[in-house]
Amino acid sequence: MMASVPKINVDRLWSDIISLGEITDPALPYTRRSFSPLFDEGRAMLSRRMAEAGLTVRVDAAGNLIGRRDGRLENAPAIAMGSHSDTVPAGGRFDGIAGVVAAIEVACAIAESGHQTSHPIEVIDFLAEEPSTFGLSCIGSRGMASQLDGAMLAMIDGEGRVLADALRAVGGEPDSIATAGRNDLAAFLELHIEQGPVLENKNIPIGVVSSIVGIRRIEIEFEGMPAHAGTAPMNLRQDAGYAGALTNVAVRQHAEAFSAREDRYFVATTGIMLLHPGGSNVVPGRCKLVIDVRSSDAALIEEFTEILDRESLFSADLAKVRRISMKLLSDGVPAHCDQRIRSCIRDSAVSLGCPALDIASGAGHDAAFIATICPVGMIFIPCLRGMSHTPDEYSTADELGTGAAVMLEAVLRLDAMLIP
Ligand code: HGY
Ligand code: MN
Ligand code: MN
Repeated sequence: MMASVPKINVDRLWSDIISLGEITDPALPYTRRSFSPLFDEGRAMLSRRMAEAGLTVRVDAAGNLIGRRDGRLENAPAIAMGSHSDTVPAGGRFDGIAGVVAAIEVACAIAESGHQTSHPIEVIDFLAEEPSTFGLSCIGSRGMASQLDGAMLAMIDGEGRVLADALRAVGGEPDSIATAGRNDLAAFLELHIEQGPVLENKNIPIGVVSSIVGIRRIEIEFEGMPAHAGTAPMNLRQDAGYAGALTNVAVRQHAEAFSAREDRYFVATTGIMLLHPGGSNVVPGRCKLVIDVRSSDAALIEEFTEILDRESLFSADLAKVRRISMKLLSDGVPAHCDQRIRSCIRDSAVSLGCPALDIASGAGHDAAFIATICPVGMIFIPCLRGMSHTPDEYSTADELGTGAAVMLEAVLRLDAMLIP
């Protein structure tokens, strides 16, 4: 039978988004945290959909769900697409998920058309892209990039689970984690919502990502002395929360200064600030901060970390408490998308009559780790008022369908372009 031109089925794509969105903690939509029963339920749906797309499905040693369709050329490196299906708590239905379901739809469209690619095609749902209960993010893509080490596998979460055991529970094999490392990918494409307002404001349907920030997450803990809020004289307090607050102000002030440097992207956020014991009438004896530092320039992240070290010690002295720890929870270097793949995405968009805009990513992505093992490209689609990591996160079926059509066109072009 003659092959027809592969075509995206937007209704099928949209139905996958809606179906996955229904697999959530009902009390906290949309929540499908990695290593949770809900995540497993979402994975079961994705495995089924990958099989329906004609893919052979497996879970690698790092817990990534991978669907593969062989190409015409024996042993040719694969062209991979994908993203992540886990969410932040009370997150959205599109962050990561859009990239996974769009990749499945591209594979479906190719299979339905009867078109035989030269390269194998792979669809990947990376495990735990969001910061997990272990404090580590991008667990699956680190594993595929051979950057998931023994210390990480030994991490323990708040419920006492060891990451290696949690990995086994999703089908991973921590004892042979090295087998997750890949050197047989020709290219990797990730479609993702922009998670910012630029494309929507400019009314442009496609973003061609230039670079992806490196993200460093640092945990700082202060220890003072819990005391009665009513009787402890102000000058005798050892208030750990005060040290945390002073440090938080320093994070904000230095980040504003760093972000003013035009030529480089920089942001820093104190996203977690825990006071112990957390009573309104108790002077906090302990305070734990987690600070998220991002930049397109690794040297700026280093410089900010040194300043944070000095400022947090100064804050501890001022509050008459001890800084008992400052530790790296996770680290990722900035990544640059491959020029040839960027041009291919841009040409694909133009060939479909879609305006496209070059754009840097302030969000972290699995593609940043995969960029260390093969050339990568990212396709951004607009999202409502740039919102993300919130239940109000939204992209239209048309925006999603346009992104998937550009990714399909780019895959077919790369398949021809990258013939070994
Ligand atoms: O935090 C991030 O940048 C990504 O959405 N996980
Ligand atoms: Mn996210
Ligand atoms: Mn994401």
